[in-house]
Amino acid sequence: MVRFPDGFLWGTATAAHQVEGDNWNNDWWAWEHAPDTACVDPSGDACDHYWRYPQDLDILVELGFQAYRFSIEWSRIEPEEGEWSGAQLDHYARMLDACIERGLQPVVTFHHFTTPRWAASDGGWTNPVIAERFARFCEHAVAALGDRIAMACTINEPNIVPLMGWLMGAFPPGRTQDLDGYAKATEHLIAAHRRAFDVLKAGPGDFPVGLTLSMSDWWAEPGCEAEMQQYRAHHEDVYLEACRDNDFVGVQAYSRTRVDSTGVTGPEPGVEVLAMGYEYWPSAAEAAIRHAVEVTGLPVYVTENGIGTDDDDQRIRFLQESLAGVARTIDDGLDVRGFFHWSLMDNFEWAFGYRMKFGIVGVDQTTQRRTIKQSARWLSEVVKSNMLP
Ligand code: GCO
Repeated sequence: MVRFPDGFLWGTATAAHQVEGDNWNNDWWAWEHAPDTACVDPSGDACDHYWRYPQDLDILVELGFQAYRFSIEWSRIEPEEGEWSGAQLDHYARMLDACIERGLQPVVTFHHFTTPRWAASDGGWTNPVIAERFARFCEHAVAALGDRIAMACTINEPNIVPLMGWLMGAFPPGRTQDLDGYAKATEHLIAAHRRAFDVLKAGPGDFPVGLTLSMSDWWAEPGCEAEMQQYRAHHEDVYLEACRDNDFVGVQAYSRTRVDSTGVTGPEPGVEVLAMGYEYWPSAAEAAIRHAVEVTGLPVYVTENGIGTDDDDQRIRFLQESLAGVARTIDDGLDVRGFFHWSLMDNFEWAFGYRMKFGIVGVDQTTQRRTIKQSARWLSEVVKSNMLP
């Protein structure tokens, strides 16, 4: 048995656009309906979590979790530039109160991939004005909600937004190989994070602030160590270095990235490949934690980790191995303070739509009925005992 430290924070994570439903005023809803979209499904009603969150939070309590990470939707709170919705701020205040009433620490993400249509319409993240636009949104949101927040994540995976939006074409604005756009978006996302950090620390409430970063277990084929480190520096270190004065780093690693003489290469022959297209690699979280601490020296929360699979037994096996890796980092003295499973429930997996199942709770997209999976029962035992079998 492996025991986690007293006070280790166990939670699950979601994101507004992936679970709320009817989230139409942002660049993702528009992208889902664009003629050249990469999306296999529109998000539609998602999990109707905008209305059903009380019942979903009750499930978290039943399973013994102590925290819930979710995002607030910029396009609901500021539907047009300079227009602020008190009703939407009240909605999220009720969500936060519902967490607190249930003994769940609310961990709020202020940007999780979606950007209001009006802010995406004139260059979006390639327009330098967006950093101040985002900071102003954070200022309004924290003024209304700050007293209720336990932890804040400024921007979710800022490194994925430029990669998928300007190089790979899978996220809005759907551009491919736009290196100039990629560089500008990267610069402005880092600027936005730094402005948001200052704004959130200055606002009401007293809570740790950081960003959540998409990371990997990076492997160099023989003789390719320098290339690997260069790729990792572009994809991770440039963000980690911008976070050194933050309160924590949110580490989110799902698989391995291999680099050979041709650059970033595909899965290794003989290693299982998941429906997401990447290797089954449960030691990713451990490797990413070690790198995040190496670069920043900051406390770490695993703010996302999980597996997209229809095989719930495989999910349990993955979590057993992944959590064993997290425990090894703690045994080595690294300051790892919590683990948030991605995700609470099966939800809208961006361009993959509803095909990928990351939840420990199933959702029937027609009836919205929730089904607690065996993996939820297994993880609940870990959470309640704070031990890994
Ligand atoms: C991400 C996002 C989540 C994903 C999850 C599974 O990391 O891409 O934070 O929205 O759904 O990672 O891919």
